[in-house]
Amino acid sequence: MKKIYRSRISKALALLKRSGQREALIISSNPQAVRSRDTHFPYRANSDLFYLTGSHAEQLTLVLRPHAAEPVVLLAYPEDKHKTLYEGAQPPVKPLARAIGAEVIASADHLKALLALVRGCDVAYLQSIPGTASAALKGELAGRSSYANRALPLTLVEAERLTSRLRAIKDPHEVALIREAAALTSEAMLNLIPLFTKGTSEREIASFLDYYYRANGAEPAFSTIVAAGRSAATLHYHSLSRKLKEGEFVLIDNGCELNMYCSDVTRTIPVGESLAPQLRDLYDIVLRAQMIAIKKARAGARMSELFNAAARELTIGLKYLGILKGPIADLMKKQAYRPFFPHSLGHSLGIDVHDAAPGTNDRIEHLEKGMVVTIEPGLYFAKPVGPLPACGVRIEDDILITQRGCEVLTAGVFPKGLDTLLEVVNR
Ligand SMILES: [Mn+2]
Repeated sequence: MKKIYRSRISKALALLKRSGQREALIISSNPQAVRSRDTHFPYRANSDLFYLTGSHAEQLTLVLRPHAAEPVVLLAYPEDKHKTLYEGAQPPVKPLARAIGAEVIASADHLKALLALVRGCDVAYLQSIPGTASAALKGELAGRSSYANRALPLTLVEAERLTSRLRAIKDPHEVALIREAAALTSEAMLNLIPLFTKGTSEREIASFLDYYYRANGAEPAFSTIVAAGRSAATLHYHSLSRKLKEGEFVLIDNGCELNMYCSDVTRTIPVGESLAPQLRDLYDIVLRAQMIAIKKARAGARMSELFNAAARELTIGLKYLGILKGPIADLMKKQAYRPFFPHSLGHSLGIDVHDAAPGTNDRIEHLEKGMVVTIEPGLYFAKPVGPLPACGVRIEDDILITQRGCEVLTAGVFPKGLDTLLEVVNR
């Protein structure tokens, strides 16, 4: 286990060395997030710090400087007895330092200590998360005159630019953890089946999923979305105020974070035993778009190829439903599908549910072996259009990119074919 963190730190040091300049990476623990006045959200470790050290400790900063005599430094605070009294002791820093080969500096003034550590560096990779020591250093360096900064880094770069390059490709240990999160989501969703009847509220389903995750040592990876009927036209629907009706769909977009790794799955489930033919068509169109995109996923493929293949299938479907008119080539050129498919096809998945990605705009551009991404096309209608009522359908799986293709990690969650799905939920 500990070897993993040493090897990740070595890879980060190697990246920092490449330019030939003196570069430093400074990664701090997250601050406690305030929920309201003096109450806080449960503490969640910083993703980059966890990736590099495996630590959940608060108030810690990791400094990597490949050119220095001590290339790996952990900056810690002296023990805060008051905090220990209320919240318990923080994990001890010395065993962690031994495990990752770091020197420990205990200081009550992290900004001052960091300024000393980056003296003589040309480039500093820093975080922007408010309340972190790393962001405080960024603010300090950006706010001083170049004369005052003459021995300090002049080039400040967002830390994620570096860490996302490491984190985008998952090692076998990480893939195993994502599989476990995916398995728990399958289990949670299969346990929902008795709830798929008219009259169940969106809130009951969301609460069941949240309970199931917490009872099994996980957390919901994001606010669980349960959207019945027209609620599903809102992409990140959260009011959970509607009840399930027969002949409608209920869209469930959820995932868990288990041992710091996430799953993210969407299924759109019919309520009752029969569904209007136009809703069946809509479901089949989205499913076909998803399967076509998954079929194209392999190392070397561009995410835009997958997107275009899915968007084309959705366009063909929208034309079939009489919602779009004209030649497919023209409709694709005009992106006529945009009002109905307004989001991207998918995202990187890992320690974060929208994991940092090395491409432009935080996107995955080229798929590489070992990446884990979601594939989640959808069609949404805020108002009745053509033969359709206001509704939404999205189908999302998590896939692992392999040399020749991909492996669907969430294949255990409900069958996706509509007839099998109807059978399973009405058994
Ligand atoms: Mn997603």
